[in-house]
Amino acid sequence: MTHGLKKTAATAAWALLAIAVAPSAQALTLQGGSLFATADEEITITLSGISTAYRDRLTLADSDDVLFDSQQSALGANRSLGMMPSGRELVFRLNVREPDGDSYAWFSGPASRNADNTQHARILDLGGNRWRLSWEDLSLFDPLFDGDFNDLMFIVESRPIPVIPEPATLSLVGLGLGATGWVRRRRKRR
Ligand SMILES: [Ca+2]
Repeated sequence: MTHGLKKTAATAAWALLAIAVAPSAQALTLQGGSLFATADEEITITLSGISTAYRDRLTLADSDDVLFDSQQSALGANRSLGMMPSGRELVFRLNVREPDGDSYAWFSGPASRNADNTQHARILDLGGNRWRLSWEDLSLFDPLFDGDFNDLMFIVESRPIPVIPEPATLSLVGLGLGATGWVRRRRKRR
């Protein structure tokens, strides 16, 4: 290997290392009123507003674990949803109980998911991998329906998970670092 070739190998290895440790560029994507993971991401949610007289309890669509409760959670309360795999839609469910005993379950995403064929969660892109979900907790057919979308509000934050270098990449990086050291030693000797 000539001096020049070793230098090239070292540069290539450094470039590989940069690719390996760089976080995935994309975070959640808003598509058709739904949030989708575009890379493996870590999701957290923070309660930012409550303006309902009813008991609203938020869960993920496929879980009964209550994330926020309009009568028990404090503003600023924070929950981690853990890792979300690339391509998955993030769907929330709002369980609403009125004092007269009526209850509803609304889903984020398209209107067709809901019994009143109405969208119940509005999603606003706040920039910097942050979104705000604002909920309307009453049925379109309820005489008190106001459509103000402020009954329960929370912020969704996503953090792309850095790609962990595979052993093959790491050994290439090692080779590159070795070559860099060799070049430095050669230079010192001159
Ligand atoms: Ca309302």
